[in-house]
Amino acid sequence: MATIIFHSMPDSAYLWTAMLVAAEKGVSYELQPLTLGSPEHLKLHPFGKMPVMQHGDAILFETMAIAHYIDAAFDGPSLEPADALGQANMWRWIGMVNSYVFPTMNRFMKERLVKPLWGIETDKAFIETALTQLPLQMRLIDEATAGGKFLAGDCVSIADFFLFPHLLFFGLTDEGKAFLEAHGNAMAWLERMMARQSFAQSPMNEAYRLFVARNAA
Ligand SMILES: N[C@@H](CCC(=O)N[C@@H](CS)C(=O)NCC(=O)O)C(=O)O
Repeated sequence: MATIIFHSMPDSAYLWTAMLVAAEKGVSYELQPLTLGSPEHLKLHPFGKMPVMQHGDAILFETMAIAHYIDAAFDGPSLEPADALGQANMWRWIGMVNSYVFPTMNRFMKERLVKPLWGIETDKAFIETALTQLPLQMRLIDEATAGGKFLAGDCVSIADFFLFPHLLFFGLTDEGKAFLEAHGNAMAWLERMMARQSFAQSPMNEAYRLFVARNAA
């Protein structure tokens, strides 16, 4: 039996962050799919979001709490910097991803890659606004990852696993590709993240390959 249960729909970017963190720590997990907004879901997560983590009697929602719990509760290399400033930078980046990057890059990817698959028109006003916000986000990511660094310093941290799903899928859009080509540090960081074993074994990897194949078709 797996150590941790994640309750979520399978294609949630936040679920993938939690799964990557668990894989980095060597903690086994299984996915129990839920129906969005169902009474069972709302019992686990009063705001009706995903994922929810269950470890024995402990039930947690909010991905930053889940990731921190998994890092602190289990052996394995720490995914949080040891020093106060490094920790602050990790939380700063998690906050930036939650507040600015997720609403922009995740929705951008959906507008460009998912909506067309469903025959739904792309929201051009959103794309226009996003294109005014993305240069700053990409510049900050590029600056933080210069010289082979990770977001919170020399070592990978939970913050990197928050950003990774969003930049990976945004990078499949035409605009995302152009941004990555113009931001070599961010591109190199993405490649470092993709080379990690946690990505190789992640369901996010399968979803990524599917999108790449669809784009090529
Ligand atoms: N603050 C939450 C955000 C989670 C979140 O927005 N998850 C998305 C999936 S990636 C979701 O639940 N979407 C369903 C919805 O908004 O109805 C966290 O950190 O866990």
